[in-house]
Order: sequence, then C-alpha cells, then structure tokens
Amino acid sequence: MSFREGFLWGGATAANQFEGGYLEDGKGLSTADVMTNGSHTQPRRITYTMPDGTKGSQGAFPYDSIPDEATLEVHDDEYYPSHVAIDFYHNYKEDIAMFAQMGFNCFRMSINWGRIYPNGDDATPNEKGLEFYDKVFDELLKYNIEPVVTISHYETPLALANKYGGWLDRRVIGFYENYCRTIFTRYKDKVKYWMTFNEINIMDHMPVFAGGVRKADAQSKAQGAFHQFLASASAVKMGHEINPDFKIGMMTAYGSTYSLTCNPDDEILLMKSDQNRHFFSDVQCRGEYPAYKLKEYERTGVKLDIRDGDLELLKEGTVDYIGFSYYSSSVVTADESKKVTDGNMSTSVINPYLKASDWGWQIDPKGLRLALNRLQERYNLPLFIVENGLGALDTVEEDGSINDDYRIEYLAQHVATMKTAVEEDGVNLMGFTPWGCIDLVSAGTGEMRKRYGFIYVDKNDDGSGPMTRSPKKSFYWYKKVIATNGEDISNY
Ligand code: BGP
Repeated sequence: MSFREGFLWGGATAANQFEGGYLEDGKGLSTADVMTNGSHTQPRRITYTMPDGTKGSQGAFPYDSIPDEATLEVHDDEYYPSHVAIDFYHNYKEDIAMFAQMGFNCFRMSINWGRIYPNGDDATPNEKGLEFYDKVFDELLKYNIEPVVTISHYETPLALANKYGGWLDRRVIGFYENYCRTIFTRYKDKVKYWMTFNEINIMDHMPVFAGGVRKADAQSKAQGAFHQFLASASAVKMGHEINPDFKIGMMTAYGSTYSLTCNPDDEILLMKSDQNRHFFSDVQCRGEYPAYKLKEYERTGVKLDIRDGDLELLKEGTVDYIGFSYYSSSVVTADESKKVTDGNMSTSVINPYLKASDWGWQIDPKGLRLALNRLQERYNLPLFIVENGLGALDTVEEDGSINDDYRIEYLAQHVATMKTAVEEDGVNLMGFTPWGCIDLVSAGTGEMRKRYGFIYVDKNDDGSGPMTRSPKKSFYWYKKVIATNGEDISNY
C-alpha cells in the first residue's frame, strides 16, 4: 500500500470563507469582514473611513497601505462575502454528514478568533463562541473525523487592526497567546492537529490579509512576521505543555519554481526566489533566521526589534510538521519582456509546457513531486498537503448533475504524484485535504463562481441563491479514493 495506514484524507476550509454568522452569538468583526468581493480582473478591496467621515478603500492585491488615521469599517453600500459565506454556522450538521458520506477521516477548518475574543484583547472569552466549536468538533468526532485546526486563517480581530495596527504591535503576541491557551485547554481532548497561521508567508504580499498589518513597507512586514514567528513558537511550546500529544504545524503557501532558461541570470533569480519561498519555513522549522535574510535586512535597512529571550523562543518552539498549500508552479526569468500570469496571491512568467486554470493558475502535478521532495530534503519533517485543488466554473445540468471531470482529472493527477513521491522517493506524507471540499468564497477574488468543491453550493457572486448543497461527480470519485486509501484514482 502506498499511503500509510491512518493516512489523513479529508478536505479544507477556513472560517471566514464558509462559516458566515458574522455577528452571531457575540462574534466580533475581523479583517475579512471588511473585504469586498472582486473578480479575476477586479481586486477585492478593504474598506475604511477617515476621521472626517470620508469613505475609502484599498485594493487587496497588489496592496499598498491604509492611512494610519483611517478606521477599517463595514460600509452599508458594499457587499462583503464573508458575512454570510455559505452559512456553515447554521448548516454544520448537514455539511459534516456529507463529509462523512465521502469517508473523510479528517477535516481542516479554522477557528474564528473573533468568535472567541470579539475584540482580540478582551479579558475573558466569549462562551457562546466556544460552544459553537464544541458542537462542531463533537459532530465531527461522532463520525470519527479528526479535526485539523488552523488557529488563524486570514482573519485578525478588526479591533486589533484598528487599535494596534495588527501584528505590527508586539502586544498582539500576548492576545494570541491568550486565545491559544483558551482553545488548547478547552479542546485538548477533541483536537490533536493544529496549525498556527495559515500561509504565514503571505505576510510578504498581503499584510492586512495575513495579520491586520496596515503598512506595506519592508520594515513593517518584517516586524509583523517576526511577531507571528514568536507567537507561533510560543503556541507550540504551550500546546505541548497542555497536551503532549498535540501535533502543531506551520502552514505555508508553496509551489515549485523553475527558471525559464539556463541563463545564469535566470538561475540566480531562481535561487533568490527559492530563498524567499523558504524563509518562513526556515525560521519555523529550524528555529533561526537564515543568513540570506539577515544580509537582506542589513542591505535594505530593516531593523527588527528583538528583545531578550526572543531568539531562544524561536529555537524552542519549532513546529512538529509542515502543512502547505500547493496549487501550481511558477517560473522566473531576468527577461522582463516575458508574459506573466496569475497564481495563488502571486504572479508568474508563463510556462510553455503547462496549461492554466480559468484563473490563470498554471497546473503542474509533477511540480508537487518536486515540492514534496524539496521540503523533505530541507527539513526532514512530516508533510501534510492541506490545500490543493482546481478553482473552476461548474455547470449544473438540467437533471441537477454536475459533471466536473476537469476537477477529477486535476486531483487524480496530484494524488498520483503523491503516490510516486511516497513510493519512489520515500517522502513522509501525513495526509491530504483538498481545498474548498464544499464550494465556498474565494480568498483571492471573493467570488463564489470559482469553485473547488466536491459539494456544490447554489450561491452566486452577488450573494443571491438558496445555498442548497448537492454532490458533484467528484464527490463519488473522492469517496472511492478514500475508501481504497488512494489506490483507485480512476474516473468511471
Ligand atoms: C489559499 C488560501 C485559501 C484559499 C485558497 C484558494 O491561499 O489559504 O484561503 O482560498 O488559497 O485561493 P482562492 O480562493 O483565491 O482561489
């Protein structure tokens, strides 16, 4: 058998993209709640109000910065997809029953920090919020589905972003520690697998998204990231004390990168892009800043505010495993005339050997083998593919069926690659949770039409639609993949 016994098969979600109930039972607003919808060509915007009442907004990608005196706020005349999302808040029983029907033995979700600490800096947690996750975990465990929990997935309590400037302020570490202590203690017998921050490396590209950091200059992003590293290390240490069986991982956005030619200039660019790609995992897996980053800081004048004990903490709180998202690969070249396409919160030069999704993400199953090997060689830690999948337009046929063969093909090729990496290369792979196992709001564009799910959710980009759930063809395909522990990936 290629995949180990107990291999974790499931699906992945994030609270802000599927929960809804954005003010229900005492939940506070988060940065995700002030992000409008957008499209492939129109970036999502973050809305704010100036002290004189003028309304403004800032595109999320590419991101510039939000004025210091602005208050991030919901505007009455805008649409925010996170507010209702797909309303898992009220449908969790039905949705989990469908996951169970597919045979999931794990489910990746995130806890919404603002449900537990509505302002982020509250003295006591919101009991109603804690009760909601108790119910969700109990429901999962009823079907023997192991929860895999991201502690912070692209949402920082809005009050922290407004009052403290998000993760740029060192005090936020303490608020995150309180939050972790509360959820670790409360759920210590229900949850074993945790991840401290979703795609922590997105701090480099979208600091508001990644941590409520409103400024986009190199100094702010570096300091914000440093605080998240400290918070993550502290959470790992604390979690192990609360329950030594906890497995606490990092989570990084990852993709293989190629140089377009063997021109040494392209290869140097590739080396640099590789360093950037590994900076966050280098710190979280090895417990120290790599030399290339320290030299870059020296060159560019970035100065980290490092206090006594910080560097020791980084060493003591290295992660137990590496969770990563893999959707596509990218290409670099020194030749600036080359055409560029989109990727996961990034862009890439077009790879002539690959096809791209409708959103321009270049599809590269073999690149996943390279990614798995690269991470294994560099860190020798267990690997967990916690996001992968094809964002595509689906058509509902007259009889209600959705024949998403393109999605099956994409996923089958990636599962086949995982098999090769395990069988031939000996990669230590723990599990696979394809992204958006149930259709949900796109993080990058805020759309519903960019669908990843095995389960169709009848909802449109403008928020209309009854949100009825129905299985797609891929639902039955994935069920068979799980039932055979990845041995049968055929589409019939
Ligand atoms: C990752 C995020 C997810 C998710 C996914 C797909 O970056 O962790 O939250 O949304 O990408 O991206 P998108 O929704 O933009 O298609």
